[in-house]
Amino acid sequence: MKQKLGIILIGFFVAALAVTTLSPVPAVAGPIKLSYANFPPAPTFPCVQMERWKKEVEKRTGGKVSIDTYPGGTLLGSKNMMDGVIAGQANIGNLCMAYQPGRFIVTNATSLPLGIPNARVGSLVLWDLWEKYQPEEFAKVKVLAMFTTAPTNIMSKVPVRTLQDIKGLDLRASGGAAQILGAWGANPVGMPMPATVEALQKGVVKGLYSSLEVMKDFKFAETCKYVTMTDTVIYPFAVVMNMETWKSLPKDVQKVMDDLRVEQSEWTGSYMDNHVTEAVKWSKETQNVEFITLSKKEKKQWDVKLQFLTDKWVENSKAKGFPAKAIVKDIEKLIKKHSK
Ligand code: 3IO
Repeated sequence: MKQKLGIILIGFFVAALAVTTLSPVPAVAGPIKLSYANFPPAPTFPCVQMERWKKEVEKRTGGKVSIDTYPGGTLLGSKNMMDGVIAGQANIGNLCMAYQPGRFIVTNATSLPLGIPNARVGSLVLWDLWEKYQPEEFAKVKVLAMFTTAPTNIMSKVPVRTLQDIKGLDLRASGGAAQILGAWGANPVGMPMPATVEALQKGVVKGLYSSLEVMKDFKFAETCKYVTMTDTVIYPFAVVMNMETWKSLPKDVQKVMDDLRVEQSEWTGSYMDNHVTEAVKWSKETQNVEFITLSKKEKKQWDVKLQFLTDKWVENSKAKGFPAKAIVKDIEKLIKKHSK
């Protein structure tokens, strides 16, 4: 009897040892350590929200979890973020889905010109859309947050006041935003945000199309002295965790992270909206940037050029087997719901 108990105990010890060595999470001593990769520099909004999430998780788990953050592409870059997290090169990663439009068809539908008014609404719309459709490209990860930028505007070295001005102009954008630029007659140049700094400096592009907080956070206001207000589409982002990591976490830690998902998404949207206001003020007051508002008549001509985009997307995505019409309807309904 005693001997049998001993064998069982040894067996248990061996099993526990195996779990400790194989799992990324230590079963005993010390906090659970997790790595969190991000692609742009530390002062930008994806990293600000990362630090906020880290702080909240560490606080709400009572120090049970400790998160090491890696901004600026030091662990994973903008285009290998999803695959890097799936492969376990980082436990957590933040990605911009517009950089892989063909991979994230459902969630990238939020960057059709459907009138998302701000980042807070955009983030809640994106979250709900993801939750409803649960597209299979996320099957291998745990989704921890989804959020969007504020609507996009043109930042450029030369003034853009008319469709004539934008014709053939080299402007940097990605995904849905690049399609918008193309529809207006610009020459969209695709690249992730961090590469844009050098492209602008070297004159490879004459400007960019994104949310306006980058005027301050990337100091684009120093070279782009003109902003044309279009407030058109958003860029969608996701925060994902490696599935093995997720499964290895204690239930109470999982609950903290689950409870934070919508809150973090909305927090990031609100942070973005406030930060855009601040960056616009800063650009006007300290950088002498001219903000161009299109006349009603001009704006109408710009809007007309975008009308075919949603129909074209529906047609293409339907052909690929997506319930494309329903997705567009849902986005429109969700915008109304969250704008109230
Ligand atoms: C973005 C990406 C990284 C850091 C700050 C940012 N603000 C807006 C974006 C959107 C984006 O990814 C892009 O390519 O315009």
